[in-house]
Amino acid sequence: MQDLRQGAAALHPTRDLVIREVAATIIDVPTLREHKLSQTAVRAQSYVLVRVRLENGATGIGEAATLGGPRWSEESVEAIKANIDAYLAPALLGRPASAFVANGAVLDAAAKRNNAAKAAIDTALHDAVGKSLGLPVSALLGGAVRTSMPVLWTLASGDPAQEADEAERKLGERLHRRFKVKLGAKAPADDMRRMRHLAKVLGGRAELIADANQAWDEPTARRCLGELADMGAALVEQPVAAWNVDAMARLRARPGTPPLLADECVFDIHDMLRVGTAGAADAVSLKLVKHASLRGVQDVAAVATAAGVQLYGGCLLESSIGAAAHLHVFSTLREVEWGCEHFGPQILAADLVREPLRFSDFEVHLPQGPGLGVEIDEDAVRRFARD
Ligand code: MUC
Ligand code: MG
Repeated sequence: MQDLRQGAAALHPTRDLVIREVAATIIDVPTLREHKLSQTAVRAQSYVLVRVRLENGATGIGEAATLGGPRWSEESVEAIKANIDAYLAPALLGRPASAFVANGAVLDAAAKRNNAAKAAIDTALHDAVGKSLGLPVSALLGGAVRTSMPVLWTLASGDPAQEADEAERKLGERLHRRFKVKLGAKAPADDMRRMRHLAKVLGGRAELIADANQAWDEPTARRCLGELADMGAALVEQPVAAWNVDAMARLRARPGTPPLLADECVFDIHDMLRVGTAGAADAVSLKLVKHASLRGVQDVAAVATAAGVQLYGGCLLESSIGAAAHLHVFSTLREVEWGCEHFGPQILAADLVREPLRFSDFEVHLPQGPGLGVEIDEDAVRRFARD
């Protein structure tokens, strides 16, 4: 048995798909307003744009998103670029781009975790192979079962009056009718007052969910979850620290707790199995920055589904590049009960692709065409590249 993770020459049907170049560029794009979470606040989104070039001249793009430097997770764009340049890219040169699973194993041998970096490379390889074969990325992942999905907007200025106005605008434009409210940056009493205001203004016309980004200890979460249930919150995301899966299970078992969404506590299939068997969540947020590859999203989704945990299409405020990548893999999942949150292209002052994703009738649409179905805007890259 020849192990396909060794050597490169014997792997590919033709030399056309051999990886000849992997380049990483740091990009900083301003946002239209400040975006505040429990541990960080941003006025710009920083990404690493990954570009690959194959023997046949085909190119592919991928995006590693971060949120507030190494504060949402441990990866920062500086570290992502450094590890791609020094470890991940060299491991792939000369290998066939279409050996996605074997390439993933080679990346795991080259570096532990570094999931956002690996996911960006995996996305770029799928884009380049899709364009070489004239197939959309979704077709390389088993095929799409839908071409659009509901998409929510996140309210995160921290000012309830501004947030109510923003939500009214999004509702009026028929863009979003589910809103995620970022909690945890202020004292719980302030957060509950803010949430109560939004529930009063939007109640009956829009659905509200909340994301505390790990901000509360268990007693505080008990109090807040009860109040959020009274306000009609449809889902509450990561109320306690990622390590405290047992607390999530205890909170979820209490009568009157709203459905809980696992985010920072689920990065890989083992985390998902633990959360599922502990009964710690009703749904899980799927994100490329956590699951390290497009198939990794499918793997975590399969474990979740096996455990009866619903699926939620997560994001880290990606541009249309990263959002398209997520939409391709989400489109191959039979059920994504909670839709997605890929509002990122709309909060950026400018997008990185020629034709940003299409948002209409409260849904976001899967871009058509080979590969990701989006084309890089070189002027935007020049404008926002860090150096
Ligand atoms: C998170 O924790 O969900 C997703 C949307 C948003 O506003 O923040 C991100 C990260
Ligand atoms: Mg979250």
